[in-house]
Amino acid sequence: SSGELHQHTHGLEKAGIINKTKVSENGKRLRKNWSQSWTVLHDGILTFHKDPRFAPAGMSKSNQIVPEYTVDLRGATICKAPKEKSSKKNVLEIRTRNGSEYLMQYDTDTIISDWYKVIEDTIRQLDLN
Ligand code: I3S
Repeated sequence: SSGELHQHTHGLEKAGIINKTKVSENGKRLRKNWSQSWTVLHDGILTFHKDPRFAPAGMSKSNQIVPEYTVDLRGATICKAPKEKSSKKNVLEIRTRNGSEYLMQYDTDTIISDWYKVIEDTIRQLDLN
């Protein structure tokens, strides 16, 4: 039933530190700006938060709480980024329905493969609902 799928989608949650950069917006290419993010997957939404350790002194608490990027995974795709997208190892590429692209990267294989699995599963569940 859709109720079960709904529950399942809500059950897929994860958070952790990852390197990320946005690479395009509305189909328009952006300059890469890799940075570490506290990254949260919740209810089919991926949010990237600036690391408060790197926040300028006096930066308000709300700036730390408001995500830098909010990514709706409904209708999105994820793949291992092709070599030409980055010289880094373990790079994932997420494309959203509205034509934004993000790269996620981490040197530890298990960290990146866990993110890959949970995001792929989330996208699949959202597609079924
Ligand atoms: O795709 P690019 O332009 O080679 O990406 C690199 C640049 O963003 C670079 O910064 P500058 O724009 O200041 O040159 C970054 O330092 C690199 O990390 C980017 O490439 P990788 O291969 O690391 O994603």
